[in-house]
Amino acid sequence: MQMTMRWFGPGDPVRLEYIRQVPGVNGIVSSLHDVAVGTAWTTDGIEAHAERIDKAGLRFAVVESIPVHEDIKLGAPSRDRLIDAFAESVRVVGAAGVPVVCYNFMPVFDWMRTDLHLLRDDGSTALAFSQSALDDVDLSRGTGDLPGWATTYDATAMSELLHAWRSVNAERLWENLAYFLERVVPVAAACGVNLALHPDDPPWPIFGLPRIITSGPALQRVTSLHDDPANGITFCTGSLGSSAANDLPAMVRALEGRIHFTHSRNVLRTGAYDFEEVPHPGAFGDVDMFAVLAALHDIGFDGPMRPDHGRMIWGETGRAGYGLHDRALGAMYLQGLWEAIVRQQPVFQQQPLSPRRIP
Ligand code: DNO
Repeated sequence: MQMTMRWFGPGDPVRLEYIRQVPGVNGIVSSLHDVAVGTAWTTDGIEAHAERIDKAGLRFAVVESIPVHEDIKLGAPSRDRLIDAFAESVRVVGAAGVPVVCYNFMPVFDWMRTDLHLLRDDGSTALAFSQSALDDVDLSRGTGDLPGWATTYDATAMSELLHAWRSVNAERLWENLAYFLERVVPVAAACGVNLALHPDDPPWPIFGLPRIITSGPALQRVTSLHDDPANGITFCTGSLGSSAANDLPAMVRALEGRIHFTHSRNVLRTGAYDFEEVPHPGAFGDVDMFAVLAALHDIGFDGPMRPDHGRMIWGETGRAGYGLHDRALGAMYLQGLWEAIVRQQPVFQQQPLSPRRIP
């Protein structure tokens, strides 16, 4: 396992120099956030980004994300051109030596929360989701009502988009994903990149839009749509863990060889469709982090892991979920857990015996 942290680029208040001071973290998860969705990335763009990371003594380990254009998910006529652009970006990322690309296939909205600053009793704040608060959001006003939403749509754009989605149900979305994978996976495989599809967050339909990457069977279906190791998964414990139906360690074991990246985050389920984000250690929420990491160890996972969202603690301000302090605590907890798992293995499993070591 390689411990990494997400960095949002030169404007991120969490500087690369600070990330480097977190023990054990040497990989960076990042993206070219200023390139418009649907535009192919360039070698110059990715190399300049990688150079900044190298200069800080770190390594560009994962691209998260190359965003998938809405027309690809909708299966619109322009999708071939947009898939070509995505594939070109993957090629450029591979040429720059970054081995993993995370992406998602969620209609209209990426991850969704209804509260970015839920006050906890210790004075920290955390992200939370409540179905009843979501039901109160009025989309006829565009994305204006949504907390911290990155992509902004005005009322007209939102209504056009929702109209277009009326003819795409879950099965059609699966077909559109298959169409996309058929064209992109071979490119990724040829240039040494592993694709890692991020599950839908939360893992159930919102605003009447289909959401399909939500469960163990769905993840199996993704990997079998195009049976190539380059067609893999980002295993996000927080997204998948907000549904009580998901048995995370069993899902990990069933995905042997196909988990290329992990997001480790803990959630406390407060209702069937409600949850709060909590500190990373398993004791605080519903994700049995020890059991998940043990399963990852058992399947031989040796890829990048990042502590996912943290709370805002110690007076830190900035991008909700992505402060330095609580994510750094998460990185240390996860590494401690991993070390204990590795060291509790029988000695012969820790270090294969070589003839020279036999007295
Ligand atoms: C939230 C993140 C997601 C993730 C994308 C991957 O903090 O986990 O936004 O980056 O869904 O494409």
